[in-house]
Amino acid sequence: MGATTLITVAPTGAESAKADVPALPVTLDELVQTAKECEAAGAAVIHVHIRDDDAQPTLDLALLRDTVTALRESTGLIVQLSTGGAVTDPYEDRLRVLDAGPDMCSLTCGTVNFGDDVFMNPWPFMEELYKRTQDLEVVPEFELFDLGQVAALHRLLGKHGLPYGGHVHCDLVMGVPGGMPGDARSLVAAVEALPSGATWSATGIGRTSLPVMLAALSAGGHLRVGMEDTVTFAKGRPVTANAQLVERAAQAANLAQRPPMSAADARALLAVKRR
Ligand code: KMH
Ligand code: ZN
Repeated sequence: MGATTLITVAPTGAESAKADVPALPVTLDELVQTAKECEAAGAAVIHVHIRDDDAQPTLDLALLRDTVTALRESTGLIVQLSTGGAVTDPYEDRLRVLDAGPDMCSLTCGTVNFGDDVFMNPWPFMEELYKRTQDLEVVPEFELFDLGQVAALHRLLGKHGLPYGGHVHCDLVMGVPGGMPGDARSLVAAVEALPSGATWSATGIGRTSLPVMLAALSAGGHLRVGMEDTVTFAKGRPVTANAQLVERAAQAANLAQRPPMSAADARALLAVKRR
């Protein structure tokens, strides 16, 4: 098998309002439908934030469990729950996300300014969350918003060892106002600093989504796309569905002669536990 590209879709996030972005999947039915479409378009992993009945971000454990079950029943996607939640979510709720039994979870490696807000990930919280992933055999995806967070990842691995499954997978989140810029030279700097043997994807927020996607492909990385990260397909054209972004990522991956990776191959690469 030749080289392939792992595509992760992040369909919802915690930041956009349904009223402003009608195509955002916020109900369980919308999320499952989106997941099916994105799997058909080439995604292998889904990074999940959920909403309550009022379309507000929530980390309600029962709803998270129902979501994991529904996505497993309807798709073969690897289910990655966000432990970042919304900037207002308390640490206890973010730690409890793992009790919903996902395949993977996100784990951000440090605090970062996040637009006008602050996304809090102090070292003791990172350690506690990481130890919980190891205990519960959930594969973490290390979210890296700047170079300092790459250093914190080295510190985490040095102190607590490898994640469950033994493989380190990272996601560079670029172009957040407060984090590293979404450009090729920042991407190369971050990739060069990663632990050896780690795999990585990259995503660019807002208008950095295309430059980051193209830089990631040319640097041999994987891709994350979705309406969590951008709600504009092109200037003046709102995204109409997450699958539109996955289709474009799959086209770019095919053009780079690294076609989308199947979910089965992604499970093997990421050493996800069979559940
Ligand atoms: N919503 C952001 C504050 C993650 O999912 O782990 C955090 C975030 C990262 O989206
Ligand atoms: Zn997220």
